[in-house]
Amino acid sequence: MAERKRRSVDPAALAMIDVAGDAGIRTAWDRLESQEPQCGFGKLGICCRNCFMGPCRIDPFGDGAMEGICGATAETIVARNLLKHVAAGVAAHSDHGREIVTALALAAEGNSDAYKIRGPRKLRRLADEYGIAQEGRSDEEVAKDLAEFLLAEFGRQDGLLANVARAPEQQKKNWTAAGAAPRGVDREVVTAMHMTNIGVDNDAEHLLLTSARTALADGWGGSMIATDVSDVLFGEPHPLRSRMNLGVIKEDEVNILVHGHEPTLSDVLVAAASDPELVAEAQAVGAKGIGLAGICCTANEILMRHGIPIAGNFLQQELAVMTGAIDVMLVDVQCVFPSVTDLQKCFHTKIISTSPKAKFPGATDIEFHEEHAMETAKRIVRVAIDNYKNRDPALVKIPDVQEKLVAGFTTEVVSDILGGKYRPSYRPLNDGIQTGRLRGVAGVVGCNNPKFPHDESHLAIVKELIRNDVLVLQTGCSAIACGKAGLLSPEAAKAHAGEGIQEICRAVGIPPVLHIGSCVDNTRIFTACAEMVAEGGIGDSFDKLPVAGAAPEWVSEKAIAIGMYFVASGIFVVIGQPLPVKGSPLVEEMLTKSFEEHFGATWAFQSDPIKAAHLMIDHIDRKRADLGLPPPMYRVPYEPKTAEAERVGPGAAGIALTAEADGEPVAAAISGGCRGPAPD
Ligand code: SF4
Ligand code: MSK
Repeated sequence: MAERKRRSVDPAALAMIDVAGDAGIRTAWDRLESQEPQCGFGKLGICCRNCFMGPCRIDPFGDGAMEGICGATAETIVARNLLKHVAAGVAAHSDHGREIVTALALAAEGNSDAYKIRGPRKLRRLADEYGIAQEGRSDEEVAKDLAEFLLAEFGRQDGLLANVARAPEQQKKNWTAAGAAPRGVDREVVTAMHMTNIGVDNDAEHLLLTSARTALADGWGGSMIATDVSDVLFGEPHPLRSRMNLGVIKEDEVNILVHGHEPTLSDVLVAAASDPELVAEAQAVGAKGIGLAGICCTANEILMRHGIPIAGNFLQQELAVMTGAIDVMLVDVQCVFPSVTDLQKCFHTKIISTSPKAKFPGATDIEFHEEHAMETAKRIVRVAIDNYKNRDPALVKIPDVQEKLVAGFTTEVVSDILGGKYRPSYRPLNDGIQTGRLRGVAGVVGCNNPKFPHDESHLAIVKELIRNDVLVLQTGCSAIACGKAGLLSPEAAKAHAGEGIQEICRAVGIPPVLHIGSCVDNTRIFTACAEMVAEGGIGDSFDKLPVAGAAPEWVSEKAIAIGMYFVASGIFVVIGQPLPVKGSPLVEEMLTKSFEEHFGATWAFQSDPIKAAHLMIDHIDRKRADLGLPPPMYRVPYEPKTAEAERVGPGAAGIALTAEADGEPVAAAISGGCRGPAPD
């Protein structure tokens, strides 16, 4: 029992872990135990299955084989394996991006009942940027050209990805010098897979620089396109209130849980679940209504655009089904455990798979195609209504745990809120950093991993950062972890943040931790950094900014791609468990040291979240010192290692945040911005 309690720090998850344990249902934590001890060769990255003379493995102690049958060394094998992981992560994100662009093409035809242009401001801004003709043309006509242009980015054969133009000059120079400037998205994935074949590239440094180029094709290509086009198609997010954790599931409603990543179906499901005809059908079977909630990133997508509550993150997918109150769990692609279909033997839940790319034996397959989106969404809602009668009340156990939060911050929203209604701008944010009221900005993102107590590292690292006046931006399951712990509410500033952040949060009514979306929305951090650079005063390239990133409980190959595109773009990244590269000290050294010369940033591996936060703060302080910025304005628990602090007094105050219901927009008092007094 004591061991069970170490599996999570989330009381709702712990309650359901007990339910699972008492019922003898195996979860990811149990399966991890059955896998132990895990394969050391795999952890170190020194096994190779790239051809069938093998598999081969290198002896890490130097007593046995020091090369594969073909002669590949540990360096080659480790670097080649890493490139394969990056390519797989990029492929997943970028294919997601392609699906969204396909839906945009449908919306542009103007006769889809599911897809419309709901973000015309963003559409026009992208058209301006890419030189698409707009005068006298309807949104649909412009969208048609935009979709064609962006689809071509995936298959681009010549030149560089268009979004490379968004990066600062220094980053572009770095990429050119390192041979890491990204070309077409698909081309980079295919080239990476070619290079990792037996007998192709054996040069570890070249393989690592190619990993950077491949990842950049995601960060400035596939994922960035996914984010932009989602805003055009589903609307630009705005701050809104909602709730998180298993307690959002309602016992007296037909419950549908969406899980996976692509908003093309989940967004349409939001409309279908509130269709009066379907609500009446749900009431006719005895339910009060239709409840929709989500898991993982598809949940983040509909949270930030519609305020749909989130039931949990990655490690809660099985636990949610075990509440016994889920009538349908809808899965599409990425991060879905195959084990969820097995739970159908114990609970009435129907698992519905929808993607032609992801079949789940035992699931009900209702294939989703954009052309019939609304029809498919309604059909799925009806399966849930029909299944409601099969619910066994004796098995329903919903932990009464949920937290309020505010989500929906984007690059544009931050500018609108901080700059004020009439003059959107990043100036106040840069001012805050320049004066030391804000020490810096951090992105904390990524998954849950049962090797760490669920959510513990996310919460520890984020709390340590904000109490030291580092503003935190979040995506993915990390954002959900913090939402469940109450850190995404404006009230969290007083309880957890340093004085500088508290002032800013009071002035503009934002939480100290900003939810900026799903995993593909990590690219919003790039566009925000580009705004900070363009605004001036805190560095003219990403590697000079006092910013850092972390993924404390990462799991997915997508997380490796994300970390790699951040590092290659000049942003220092700390991750919890190390990359599988420790079998080659040379490769580890390149990633954690020599990458600085190529990209102005490195990876770091640190499993202790407080030490990881301190690595990030040390980095931020070094960047501040390089820029000649003053030390933090207020006393902070983790003091700068150098420089005497000369602190100045308090600044602006006074906020108004109104809105209580899920999905209701939050009205912040945005007219004054957050300018406080200058330091001297
Ligand atoms: Fe072994 Fe070389 Fe084949 Fe890898 S590529 S399995 S190291 S022979
Ligand atoms: S869902 S990639 S477990 S963050 Fe984007 Fe969560 Fe990681 Fe999947």
